[in-house]
Amino acid sequence: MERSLVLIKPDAIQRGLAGTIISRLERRGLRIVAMKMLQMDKALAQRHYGIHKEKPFFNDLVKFITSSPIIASVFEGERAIDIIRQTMGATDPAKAASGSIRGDFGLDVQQNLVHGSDSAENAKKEIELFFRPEEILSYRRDVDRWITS
Ligand code: IDP
Ligand code: MG
Repeated sequence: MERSLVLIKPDAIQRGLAGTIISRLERRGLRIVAMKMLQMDKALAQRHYGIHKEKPFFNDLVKFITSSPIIASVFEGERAIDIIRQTMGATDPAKAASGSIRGDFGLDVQQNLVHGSDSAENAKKEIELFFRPEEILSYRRDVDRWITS
């Protein structure tokens, strides 16, 4: 089982696409194990996107991601990280496959609707930035229920 941090970005919330994005991930068989709505502050945004701090788009990206509320979530499933990246589509919506979230609904390389962790190592770090351990549930297949971990 893998877990991935999924952020439904400000543009998706503003456009009323949160439900669509959640639904597409659920329909792949991934399970929600944590979810909250919040507005990221600058410090959290700079940590979450720390890997991009030297990029020319970094300051704009921080401004965008902190501009209005997001939904932060953790999805769980077998190979969840790759499956979510595929369901999201390429970073630039112009290059994203149609049928993917960005390919179907995106237009702008910055305002591209959704974030998903790109590796198990980054997923762990990113999840810890947004959730305390007790906020994350686990899906127990044997009893077909979500439980607190
Ligand atoms: P990813 O979200 O597909 O993993 P990254 O390369 O990690 O893409 O970039 C993080 C975020 O930074 C992107 O989702 C997008 O919002 C923004 N971004 C990436 N490249 C550009 C760019 O060239 N111009 C403006 N914003 C960008
Ligand atoms: Mg990335």
